[in-house]
Amino acid sequence: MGSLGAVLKHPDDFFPLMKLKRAMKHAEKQIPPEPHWGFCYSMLHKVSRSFALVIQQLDTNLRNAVCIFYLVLRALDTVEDDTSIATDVKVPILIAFHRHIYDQEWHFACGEKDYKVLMDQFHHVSTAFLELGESFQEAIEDITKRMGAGMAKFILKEVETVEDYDEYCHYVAGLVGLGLSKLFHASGTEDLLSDDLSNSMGLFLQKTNIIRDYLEDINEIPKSRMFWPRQIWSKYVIKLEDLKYEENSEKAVQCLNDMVTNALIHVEDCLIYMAALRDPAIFRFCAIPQVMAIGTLALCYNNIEVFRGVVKMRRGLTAKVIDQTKTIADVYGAFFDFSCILKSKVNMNDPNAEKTRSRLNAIQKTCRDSGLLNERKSYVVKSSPRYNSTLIVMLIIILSVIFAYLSAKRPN
Ligand code: IN0
Repeated sequence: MGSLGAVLKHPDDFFPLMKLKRAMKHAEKQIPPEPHWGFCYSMLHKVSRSFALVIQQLDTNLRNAVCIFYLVLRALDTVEDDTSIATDVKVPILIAFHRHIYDQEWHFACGEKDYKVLMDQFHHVSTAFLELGESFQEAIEDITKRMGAGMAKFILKEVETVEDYDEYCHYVAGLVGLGLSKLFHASGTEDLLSDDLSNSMGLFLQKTNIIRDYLEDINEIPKSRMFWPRQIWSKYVIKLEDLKYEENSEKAVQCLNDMVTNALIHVEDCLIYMAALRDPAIFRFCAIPQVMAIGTLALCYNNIEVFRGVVKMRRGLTAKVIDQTKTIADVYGAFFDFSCILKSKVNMNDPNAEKTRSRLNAIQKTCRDSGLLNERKSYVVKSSPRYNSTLIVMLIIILSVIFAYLSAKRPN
């Protein structure tokens, strides 16, 4: 749970945090009894706690397919990320990964901690994969094949231009969007949404991760690959790692703002995609990571801390997003609010100020034109004093009960 200090500073986080904690405990108890499914769901909880919770709410067949899709992609990612594997070993594994998922004998030792366990016991994932419906299997195989080939291409190539950046993000995240759209359609509740819109959903999430993780990635030992495109950062510094040095703070923040402005291009597609979803559980599954992403960008924008340490949304705000993202009106509200926060942080002297502002205006216009903004609870911008007083009253009641209890127990 969030620290006591954080909760006292944001008392309205308290109830969503409690709700989230309870929901997580409940979800963790729902591990299926079959050993292969049990392995897959406990692995899912280990590698992604809050995301596992949202997956849990999907209808059983779709939930199983998404769980396996997620683990297959995590495994592929583990191979891609393991710097100790020689390129000539890694590339063929990535390219053939879509065939390995059919082979219950296949495994390849790599990765660390939970990811090592996932790789060592990959046969559980294969066994579960083989129990999925045929259309689910086909979608997962197709995306794994295209993603593995794309990752292999970028093992041998740097991200130089913005076009490369979009291409790399397409392989590792845009394709996830295409695959999920196919799974949703195969589950019977959704129309097949366009590849372009599905791609944008993934690009927006992945670009946000790449921006947020600058310091973690640049400091990795042994050196990991970087995905900030040279075409953007070379306008500000000579080498990408120069962004982390204090003397380059002004340039670093300008470069960061340029990256955030680039990520904002995808927002309007994402809003169209989400507005087209019909099933409430699928909607929440898609919308929660998107709201978290715009929240993270609002936090990162113009924030030198991205180059100094970890910049993450506080746990309480995450809990609030999970609790309050239920309808498209909630999503328009959240995107509108976070765009307001972003706008308030745009500095006139920033070289991309005009571009940033115009992208934010376009997002806000889409939200306003939906006609749904009035229905929202504006939970982001203003901290509601209602919970403050609720919390104080609750505290008084709890203290009174404790006091009464202790008085009653005291011997006369
Ligand atoms: C995801 C995406 C995801 C969810 C819903 C719809 C999507 C549509 C298109 C593309 C991706 C979509 O969401 C997860 C979210 C996640 O894992 N969050 C982490 C938090 C974090 O900071 O990492 C958590 O622990 O809650 C996501 O980030 N990716 C992902 C992977 C597989 C699947 Cl099936 C869905 C990863 C990525 C690279 C962005 C695609």
